[in-house]
Amino acid sequence: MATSRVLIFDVDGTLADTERDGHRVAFNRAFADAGLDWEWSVALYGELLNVTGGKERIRHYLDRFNTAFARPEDLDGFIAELHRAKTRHYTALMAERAIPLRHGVERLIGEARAAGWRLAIATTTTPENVTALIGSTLPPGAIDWFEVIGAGDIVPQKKPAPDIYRWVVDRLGITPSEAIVFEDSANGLRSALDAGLQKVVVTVGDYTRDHDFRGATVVLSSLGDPQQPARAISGRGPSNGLVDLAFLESL
Ligand code: XBP
Ligand code: MG
Repeated sequence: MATSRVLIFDVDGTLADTERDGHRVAFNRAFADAGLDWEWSVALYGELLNVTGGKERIRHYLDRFNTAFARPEDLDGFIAELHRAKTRHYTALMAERAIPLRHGVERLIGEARAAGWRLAIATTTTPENVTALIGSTLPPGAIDWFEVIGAGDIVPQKKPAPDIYRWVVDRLGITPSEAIVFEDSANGLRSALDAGLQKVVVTVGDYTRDHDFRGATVVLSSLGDPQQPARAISGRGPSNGLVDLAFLESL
């Protein structure tokens, strides 16, 4: 029945292409503010994205790509402070010049709301960043369209661990089979599948198109808009090029 439908969205890469021109830029600004000569290029950032979570990503960078850095005694505190600055830069960037939602996101959210479907978010990013992105791309109050928002450090382990999807499913009070997940990365897909969610629609991005998406229900170029139809990369895509409620009910 349509009213039992629940859509759970990842944020970064799925709602909008926030990584290259949002998060990456914010990290670099935070590094510069702190007097560090670190510069995360577009290519390096692609490798760093294998680790989800900004604080975890900074630590991974030090462990793998900048081993010569003289670590302060309180490394955790140092990373946390850098990351707070990064969040300030990211939210300011979103307020300044919004990164647009991906094709079909606003359309699908509108259709789902009109039909009374439930919406939720499951992301590794910091809660303020979710509010900033939604606030800069959708009408005022749109954050409240999402009944449950699972974000950041509320769970012990970030994606690809299943914690965040389990947390969201639990808060929604549903069984995993009732929900459809939207993801853009292998880490996100893994997290959803391991939480028992079986229907995962992947929309690939520049950083994720070569990921291993085995187990996804369908892998698409986007959710599709009339001017930019969705193209199937694997699985059966929508025949009209639009991920709409009828297509989701057919999954
Ligand atoms: C998103 C992330 C996040 C953001 C940065 O992954 O990995 O780390 O890049 O966010 P997903 P914070 O789309 O799979 O949820 O710096 O706020 O952690
Ligand atoms: Mg993502």
